[in-house]
Amino acid sequence: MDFRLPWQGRPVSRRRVLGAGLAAGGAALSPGLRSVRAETPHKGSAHGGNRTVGSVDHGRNGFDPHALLTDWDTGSVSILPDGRRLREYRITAIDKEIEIAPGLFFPAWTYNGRVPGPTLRATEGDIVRIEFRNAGTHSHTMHFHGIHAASMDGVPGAGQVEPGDSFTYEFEARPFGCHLYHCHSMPLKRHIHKGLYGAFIVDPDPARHPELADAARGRLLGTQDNAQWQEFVMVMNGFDTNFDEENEVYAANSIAFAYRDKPIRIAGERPVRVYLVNVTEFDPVNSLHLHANFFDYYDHGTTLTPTHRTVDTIMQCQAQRGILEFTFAEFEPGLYMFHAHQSEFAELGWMGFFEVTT
Ligand SMILES: [Cu+2]
Repeated sequence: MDFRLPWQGRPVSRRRVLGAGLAAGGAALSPGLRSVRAETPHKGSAHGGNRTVGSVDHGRNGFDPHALLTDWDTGSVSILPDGRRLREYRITAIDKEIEIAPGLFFPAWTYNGRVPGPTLRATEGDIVRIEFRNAGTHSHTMHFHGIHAASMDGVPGAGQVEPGDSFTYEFEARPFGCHLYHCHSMPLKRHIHKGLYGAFIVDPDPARHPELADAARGRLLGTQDNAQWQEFVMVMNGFDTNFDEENEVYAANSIAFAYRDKPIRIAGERPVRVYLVNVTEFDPVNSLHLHANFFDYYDHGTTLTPTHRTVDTIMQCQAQRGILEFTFAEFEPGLYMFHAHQSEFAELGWMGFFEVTT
Protein backbone atom coordinates (compact mmCIF):
# COMPACT_ATOMS: atom_id res chain seq x y z
CA MET A 1 0.00 0.00 0.00
CA ASP A 2 1.28 3.40 -0.83
CA PHE A 3 1.05 5.85 2.06
CA ARG A 4 2.68 8.66 0.20
CA LEU A 5 0.79 11.88 0.16
CA PRO A 6 -0.15 12.99 -3.32
CA TRP A 7 2.59 15.61 -3.51
CA GLN A 8 5.23 13.05 -2.56
CA GLY A 9 4.49 11.05 -5.68
CA ARG A 10 7.04 12.81 -7.81
CA PRO A 11 9.12 15.89 -7.48
CA VAL A 12 7.47 19.11 -8.54
CA SER A 13 9.68 21.84 -9.85
CA ARG A 14 9.31 25.28 -8.36
CA ARG A 15 8.60 26.72 -11.74
CA ARG A 16 5.81 24.26 -12.42
CA VAL A 17 4.15 25.03 -9.11
CA LEU A 18 4.09 28.71 -9.85
CA GLY A 19 3.47 28.50 -13.57
CA ALA A 20 0.54 26.17 -13.17
CA GLY A 21 -0.67 27.16 -9.74
CA LEU A 22 -0.83 30.84 -10.40
CA ALA A 23 -2.61 30.34 -13.66
CA ALA A 24 -5.40 28.78 -11.62
CA GLY A 25 -6.46 32.39 -11.61
CA GLY A 26 -8.07 33.01 -8.28
CA ALA A 27 -9.78 29.62 -8.04
CA ALA A 28 -10.51 28.69 -4.46
CA LEU A 29 -8.38 25.60 -4.03
CA SER A 30 -9.34 23.41 -1.11
CA PRO A 31 -7.03 23.34 1.93
CA GLY A 32 -4.23 20.82 1.68
CA LEU A 33 -4.64 20.41 -2.05
CA ARG A 34 -3.20 23.69 -3.09
CA SER A 35 0.23 22.58 -4.12
CA VAL A 36 -1.14 19.29 -5.43
CA ARG A 37 -3.58 20.95 -7.71
CA ALA A 38 -0.76 23.19 -8.80
CA GLU A 39 1.04 20.13 -10.19
CA THR A 40 -1.34 19.88 -13.08
CA PRO A 41 -0.17 22.03 -15.95
CA HIS A 42 -3.04 24.08 -17.24
CA LYS A 43 -3.54 24.56 -20.89
CA GLY A 44 -1.62 27.49 -22.21
CA SER A 45 0.29 28.05 -18.99
CA ALA A 46 2.95 25.34 -19.06
CA HIS A 47 5.42 27.80 -20.51
CA GLY A 48 3.89 30.83 -18.86
CA GLY A 49 5.71 30.76 -15.52
CA ASN A 50 6.61 34.40 -15.83
CA ARG A 51 3.10 35.68 -15.35
CA THR A 52 0.05 35.34 -13.20
CA VAL A 53 -3.60 35.36 -14.15
CA GLY A 54 -6.30 36.91 -12.03
CA SER A 55 -5.69 39.00 -8.96
CA VAL A 56 -5.08 38.62 -5.26
CA ASP A 57 -7.92 39.61 -2.94
CA HIS A 58 -6.08 42.16 -0.78
CA GLY A 59 -9.27 42.85 1.17
CA ARG A 60 -9.45 39.23 2.24
CA ASN A 61 -5.77 39.29 3.17
CA GLY A 62 -6.37 42.41 5.24
CA PHE A 63 -3.36 44.21 3.79
CA ASP A 64 -2.50 45.78 0.45
CA PRO A 65 1.04 45.63 -0.91
CA HIS A 66 0.82 49.25 -2.10
CA ALA A 67 -0.34 50.50 1.28
CA LEU A 68 2.46 48.53 2.97
CA LEU A 69 5.07 50.56 1.04
CA THR A 70 4.41 53.68 3.09
CA ASP A 71 2.62 52.37 6.16
CA TRP A 72 4.88 53.59 9.00
CA ASP A 73 3.79 52.55 12.47
CA THR A 74 5.20 55.24 14.75
CA GLY A 75 3.44 53.89 17.83
CA SER A 76 1.59 55.71 20.54
CA VAL A 77 3.82 58.61 21.62
CA SER A 78 4.24 60.13 25.08
CA ILE A 79 7.01 61.87 27.03
CA LEU A 80 8.63 60.13 30.00
CA PRO A 81 9.43 62.00 33.26
CA ASP A 82 13.08 62.22 32.20
CA GLY A 83 12.03 64.02 29.00
CA ARG A 84 12.65 61.12 26.68
CA ARG A 85 10.07 60.12 24.09
CA LEU A 86 8.28 56.82 24.60
CA ARG A 87 6.77 54.91 21.68
CA GLU A 88 4.41 52.10 22.57
CA TYR A 89 3.34 49.39 20.13
CA ARG A 90 0.95 46.48 20.42
CA ILE A 91 1.79 43.43 18.36
CA THR A 92 -0.16 40.18 18.31
CA ALA A 93 0.95 36.93 16.69
CA ILE A 94 -1.93 35.41 14.72
CA ASP A 95 -2.11 32.31 12.51
CA LYS A 96 -3.66 33.40 9.23
CA GLU A 97 -3.97 32.07 5.72
CA ILE A 98 -2.87 34.63 3.16
CA GLU A 99 -3.12 34.71 -0.62
CA ILE A 100 0.38 35.39 -2.02
CA ALA A 101 -0.43 35.04 -5.72
CA PRO A 102 -3.77 34.65 -7.48
CA GLY A 103 -5.35 31.48 -6.12
CA LEU A 104 -2.24 30.46 -4.19
CA PHE A 105 -2.74 30.44 -0.42
CA PHE A 106 -0.15 30.11 2.31
CA PRO A 107 -0.81 29.17 5.96
CA ALA A 108 1.13 32.07 7.50
CA TRP A 109 2.03 33.01 11.02
CA THR A 110 1.75 36.79 11.22
CA TYR A 111 2.38 39.83 13.37
CA ASN A 112 -0.90 41.77 13.49
CA GLY A 113 -2.38 39.73 10.65
CA ARG A 114 -0.02 40.89 7.92
CA VAL A 115 3.16 39.76 6.21
CA PRO A 116 5.49 41.49 6.60
CA GLY A 117 4.44 42.72 10.05
CA PRO A 118 4.02 46.43 10.80
CA THR A 119 6.92 48.69 9.79
CA LEU A 120 7.90 50.04 13.20
CA ARG A 121 9.50 53.46 12.98
CA ALA A 122 11.15 55.41 15.79
CA THR A 123 13.79 58.09 16.21
CA GLU A 124 17.26 57.39 17.57
CA GLY A 125 17.16 57.68 21.37
CA ASP A 126 13.42 57.03 21.77
CA ILE A 127 12.33 54.40 24.26
CA VAL A 128 10.49 51.67 22.39
CA ARG A 129 8.02 49.53 24.33
CA ILE A 130 6.33 46.63 22.57
CA GLU A 131 3.55 44.70 24.23
CA PHE A 132 3.66 41.37 22.41
CA ARG A 133 0.77 38.95 22.75
CA ASN A 134 0.76 35.47 21.29
CA ALA A 135 -2.65 34.50 19.89
CA GLY A 136 -1.08 31.84 17.68
CA THR A 137 -0.69 28.11 18.21
CA HIS A 138 3.10 27.95 18.65
CA SER A 139 5.66 29.69 20.86
CA HIS A 140 6.90 32.94 19.33
CA THR A 141 9.19 35.85 20.07
CA MET A 142 10.07 39.27 18.69
CA HIS A 143 13.81 39.49 18.23
CA PHE A 144 14.92 42.97 17.20
CA HIS A 145 18.08 43.76 15.31
CA GLY A 146 19.32 46.66 17.41
CA ILE A 147 21.22 47.36 20.61
CA HIS A 148 19.50 46.09 23.77
CA ALA A 149 19.85 44.06 26.97
CA ALA A 150 20.08 40.24 26.94
CA SER A 151 16.72 40.02 28.73
CA MET A 152 15.09 41.88 25.81
CA ASP A 153 16.63 39.78 23.07
CA GLY A 154 13.49 37.86 22.11
CA VAL A 155 15.00 34.39 22.01
CA PRO A 156 14.09 31.17 23.88
CA GLY A 157 14.73 32.00 27.55
CA ALA A 158 14.50 35.78 27.09
CA GLY A 159 11.10 36.89 25.92
CA GLN A 160 9.72 33.76 24.30
CA VAL A 161 5.93 33.82 24.60
CA GLU A 162 3.72 30.75 24.81
CA PRO A 163 0.29 30.74 23.13
CA GLY A 164 -2.09 32.87 25.19
CA ASP A 165 0.71 34.69 27.03
CA SER A 166 2.34 38.07 26.53
CA PHE A 167 5.64 39.83 27.10
CA THR A 168 6.74 43.46 26.97
CA TYR A 169 10.00 44.30 25.23
CA GLU A 170 11.57 47.64 26.03
CA PHE A 171 14.80 49.22 24.81
CA GLU A 172 16.27 52.40 23.41
CA ALA A 173 16.00 52.79 19.62
CA ARG A 174 19.60 52.54 18.41
CA PRO A 175 21.60 52.62 16.29
CA PHE A 176 19.80 54.64 13.62
CA GLY A 177 19.34 52.64 10.46
CA CYS A 178 17.21 50.22 8.51
CA HIS A 179 16.69 47.18 10.69
CA LEU A 180 14.27 44.31 11.15
CA TYR A 181 12.60 42.15 13.71
CA HIS A 182 11.58 38.52 13.49
CA CYS A 183 10.52 35.55 15.55
CA HIS A 184 13.46 33.66 17.04
CA SER A 185 11.70 30.51 18.25
CA MET A 186 12.95 27.14 17.07
CA PRO A 187 13.11 25.80 14.42
CA LEU A 188 14.24 29.24 13.38
CA LYS A 189 13.96 29.07 9.61
CA ARG A 190 10.42 27.71 9.82
CA HIS A 191 9.28 30.41 12.25
CA ILE A 192 10.76 33.18 10.13
CA HIS A 193 9.65 31.81 6.82
CA LYS A 194 6.05 31.41 7.99
CA GLY A 195 5.80 35.20 8.00
CA LEU A 196 6.95 36.45 11.39
CA TYR A 197 9.14 39.39 10.40
CA GLY A 198 8.96 43.09 9.70
CA ALA A 199 11.03 46.22 9.15
CA PHE A 200 12.26 48.33 12.07
CA ILE A 201 13.42 51.77 10.98
CA VAL A 202 15.29 54.07 13.35
CA ASP A 203 15.57 57.62 12.02
CA PRO A 204 18.71 59.56 12.95
CA ASP A 205 18.37 62.40 15.46
CA PRO A 206 19.90 65.46 13.71
CA ALA A 207 21.00 66.93 17.06
CA ARG A 208 23.33 63.96 17.54
CA HIS A 209 24.95 64.42 14.12
CA PRO A 210 25.74 68.14 13.81
CA GLU A 211 28.27 67.59 11.03
CA LEU A 212 25.66 65.82 8.88
CA ALA A 213 22.49 67.36 10.28
CA ASP A 214 21.00 68.03 6.84
CA ALA A 215 21.34 64.40 5.84
CA ALA A 216 19.89 63.31 9.19
CA ARG A 217 16.89 65.63 8.80
CA GLY A 218 16.28 64.22 5.35
CA ARG A 219 15.82 60.84 6.98
CA LEU A 220 13.72 62.03 9.95
CA LEU A 221 10.03 61.39 9.45
CA GLY A 222 7.93 64.50 10.11
CA THR A 223 10.50 67.07 8.99
CA GLN A 224 10.12 69.23 5.88
CA ASP A 225 13.42 67.86 4.60
CA ASN A 226 12.05 64.33 4.82
CA ALA A 227 8.73 65.26 3.20
CA GLN A 228 10.53 65.92 -0.10
CA TRP A 229 11.44 62.26 -0.29
CA GLN A 230 9.26 59.48 -1.65
CA GLU A 231 9.97 56.72 0.82
CA PHE A 232 9.05 53.05 0.46
CA VAL A 233 9.76 49.95 2.48
CA MET A 234 10.36 46.69 0.61
CA VAL A 235 10.79 43.47 2.53
CA MET A 236 12.12 40.82 0.16
CA ASN A 237 10.57 37.46 1.03
CA GLY A 238 9.83 34.02 -0.32
CA PHE A 239 7.23 31.34 0.35
CA ASP A 240 7.70 27.59 0.43
CA THR A 241 4.19 26.55 -0.47
CA ASN A 242 4.82 22.79 -0.59
CA PHE A 243 7.18 22.48 2.41
CA ASP A 244 10.16 21.16 0.47
CA GLU A 245 12.47 23.86 1.89
CA GLU A 246 12.58 25.73 -1.38
CA ASN A 247 10.58 28.80 -2.20
CA GLU A 248 7.92 28.61 -4.88
CA VAL A 249 7.05 32.32 -4.75
CA TYR A 250 9.26 35.38 -4.30
CA ALA A 251 8.21 38.96 -3.77
CA ALA A 252 8.84 42.25 -2.11
CA ASN A 253 6.12 42.66 0.53
CA SER A 254 4.70 39.17 -0.05
CA ILE A 255 2.47 39.44 -3.10
CA ALA A 256 4.01 38.03 -6.28
CA PHE A 257 4.23 40.59 -9.10
CA ALA A 258 2.20 43.15 -7.10
CA TYR A 259 4.28 46.07 -8.38
CA ARG A 260 4.33 44.75 -11.94
CA ASP A 261 0.57 44.45 -12.09
CA LYS A 262 0.20 47.88 -10.47
CA PRO A 263 3.43 49.90 -10.76
CA ILE A 264 4.59 52.17 -7.94
CA ARG A 265 3.90 55.74 -9.04
CA ILE A 266 6.65 58.23 -8.34
CA ALA A 267 7.01 61.89 -9.18
CA GLY A 268 10.11 62.33 -11.32
CA GLU A 269 11.22 65.56 -9.68
CA ARG A 270 11.31 64.17 -6.12
CA PRO A 271 14.03 61.83 -4.82
CA VAL A 272 13.24 58.25 -3.87
CA ARG A 273 14.40 56.31 -0.82
CA VAL A 274 13.84 52.58 -0.46
CA TYR A 275 14.27 50.80 2.86
CA LEU A 276 15.21 47.34 1.62
CA VAL A 277 15.22 44.32 3.95
CA ASN A 278 15.97 40.71 3.01
CA VAL A 279 14.16 38.05 5.03
CA THR A 280 14.13 35.38 2.34
CA GLU A 281 14.64 31.94 3.87
CA PHE A 282 16.22 28.90 2.17
CA ASP A 283 18.12 31.02 -0.39
CA PRO A 284 21.28 32.60 1.04
CA VAL A 285 21.19 35.78 -1.05
CA ASN A 286 18.61 38.07 -2.59
CA SER A 287 19.12 41.28 -4.55
CA LEU A 288 17.60 44.35 -6.12
CA HIS A 289 18.51 45.65 -9.54
CA LEU A 290 17.14 48.97 -10.78
CA HIS A 291 16.75 49.51 -14.51
CA ALA A 292 17.98 52.50 -16.48
CA ASN A 293 19.34 54.26 -13.40
CA PHE A 294 21.88 53.98 -10.56
CA PHE A 295 21.54 54.55 -6.83
CA ASP A 296 23.52 55.27 -3.69
CA TYR A 297 23.35 52.63 -0.99
CA TYR A 298 23.72 52.73 2.79
CA ASP A 299 24.46 49.25 4.13
CA HIS A 300 22.28 48.68 7.24
CA GLY A 301 21.35 52.37 6.97
CA THR A 302 23.70 53.13 9.87
CA THR A 303 25.68 55.86 8.14
CA LEU A 304 24.72 59.27 6.76
CA THR A 305 27.08 59.00 3.82
CA PRO A 306 26.67 56.18 1.31
CA THR A 307 28.62 52.97 1.72
CA HIS A 308 28.23 52.32 -2.03
CA ARG A 309 27.94 55.07 -4.60
CA THR A 310 26.52 54.78 -8.10
CA VAL A 311 25.55 51.11 -8.22
CA ASP A 312 22.56 49.58 -9.98
CA THR A 313 22.47 46.23 -8.19
CA ILE A 314 22.81 45.39 -4.53
CA MET A 315 22.84 41.99 -2.89
CA GLN A 316 21.81 41.20 0.66
CA CYS A 317 22.36 38.02 2.64
CA GLN A 318 19.61 36.80 4.98
CA ALA A 319 18.68 39.61 7.43
CA GLN A 320 20.92 42.11 5.65
CA ARG A 321 19.27 45.37 4.78
CA GLY A 322 20.03 48.88 3.64
CA ILE A 323 18.78 52.11 2.15
CA LEU A 324 18.73 52.98 -1.56
CA GLU A 325 18.55 56.60 -2.74
CA PHE A 326 17.99 57.64 -6.32
CA THR A 327 16.18 60.13 -8.51
CA PHE A 328 14.39 60.02 -11.84
CA ALA A 329 14.60 63.79 -12.29
CA GLU A 330 15.03 64.65 -15.96
CA PHE A 331 14.21 61.10 -17.05
CA GLU A 332 11.42 60.62 -19.55
CA PRO A 333 8.20 59.47 -17.93
CA GLY A 334 7.49 55.78 -18.17
CA LEU A 335 7.89 52.39 -16.58
CA TYR A 336 11.24 51.60 -14.97
CA MET A 337 11.68 48.01 -13.89
CA PHE A 338 13.26 46.69 -10.69
CA HIS A 339 13.73 43.08 -9.68
CA ALA A 340 15.94 40.50 -8.07
CA HIS A 341 18.81 39.79 -10.41
CA GLN A 342 18.57 36.14 -9.51
CA SER A 343 16.49 35.70 -12.66
CA GLU A 344 14.62 32.77 -11.18
CA PHE A 345 13.37 34.91 -8.28
CA ALA A 346 12.22 37.57 -10.72
CA GLU A 347 10.33 35.01 -12.78
CA LEU A 348 8.70 33.61 -9.64
CA GLY A 349 7.29 36.94 -8.51
CA TRP A 350 10.00 39.35 -7.40
CA MET A 351 9.83 42.07 -10.01
CA GLY A 352 7.97 45.32 -10.47
CA PHE A 353 7.99 48.79 -11.98
CA PHE A 354 8.27 52.38 -10.91
CA GLU A 355 5.92 54.46 -13.01
CA VAL A 356 7.70 57.80 -13.33
CA THR A 357 5.41 60.74 -13.89
CA THR A 358 6.29 64.38 -14.47
CU1 LIG B 1 7.67 31.92 15.97
